[in-house]
Amino acid sequence: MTEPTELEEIISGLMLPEKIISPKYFYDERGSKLFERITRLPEYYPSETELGIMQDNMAEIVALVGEHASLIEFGSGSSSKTRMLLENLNQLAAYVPVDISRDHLLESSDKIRLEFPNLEVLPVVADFTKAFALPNPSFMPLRNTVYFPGSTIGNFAHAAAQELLNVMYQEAGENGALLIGIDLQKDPAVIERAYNDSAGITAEFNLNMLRHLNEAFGFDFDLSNYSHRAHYDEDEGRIEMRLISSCEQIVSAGDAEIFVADGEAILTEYSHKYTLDGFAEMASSAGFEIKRVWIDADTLFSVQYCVRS
Ligand code: SAH
Ligand code: AVI
Repeated sequence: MTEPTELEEIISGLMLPEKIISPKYFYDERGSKLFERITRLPEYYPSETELGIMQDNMAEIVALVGEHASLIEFGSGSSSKTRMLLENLNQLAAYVPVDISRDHLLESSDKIRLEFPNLEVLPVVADFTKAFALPNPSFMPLRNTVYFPGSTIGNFAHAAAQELLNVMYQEAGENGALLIGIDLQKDPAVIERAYNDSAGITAEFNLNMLRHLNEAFGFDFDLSNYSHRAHYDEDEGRIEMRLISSCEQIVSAGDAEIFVADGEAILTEYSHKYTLDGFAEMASSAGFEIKRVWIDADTLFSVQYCVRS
């Protein structure tokens, strides 16, 4: 049997009792730039907090990663947090940024090459939820360190997040390590504010997914018929982001026609927030031993260093 095409997968998601589109479709060139703007919003605490944790603990991080490692970043985006690591790590063998947003990845990699002319930068355009081949650096690394900042793992449901940790375990290889950013459970009001910013950039980011599907797959979503909603479900420990239709409408792509009711939602993203124990359990099931956990003074976010046990 042949694998379904991306378009078939998207249409199947829109035919479910609760319509759903994978969050990977946020990230065309415009979506990647909108995400970058989100990271600078005053309400969006994760980025600044994670950077602060990295800055405060850089000496220890550098010692743990060691010399001649290769850094493999899953979902590298603009590589903005990575710059701090690249400036500090000793004699890195290579930097391998992996991302689905092709143009943005290649543009960001060119910028990194200019800033770090002695570093081998080997970008990989891939969907990291599926198997992909790692490039061979010119210098054999002593170990692979998988870097997964931003709490992007939170965008996966638990089973998929567990599977992703398994993939990272494989990609890290023998002797390998994982440096990962994990957002923590906290006052729901703080979390909801981060996904309902006053400048409306998160709303634009959410709606941009429909524009992306129109351009890349020939859908005819009318963006003016949808609005952004983000709600924190305390029982599930996650933000749920949706697009809500303001009228009854038919959306089509090629021959496919999808009926949408007035007020009906499309689920576009989960963003899970973890407890330390919750993440430790998942990491351990994937075969990782957590060596070090760094947390900010307000216990908003954590950065964790794990090795293959
Ligand atoms: N690491 C950066 C960017 C996080 S945004 C930071 O912490 O700021 C999430 C990134 O993951 C985006 O750049 C997006 O394009 C990428 N991404 C999301 N799903 C992906 C997938 N399935 N495969 C590869 N990249 C993906
Ligand atoms: C990439 N990811 C970790 C972000 C998050 O917070 O879940 C994406 C995002 N969605 C809305 N704002 C930011």
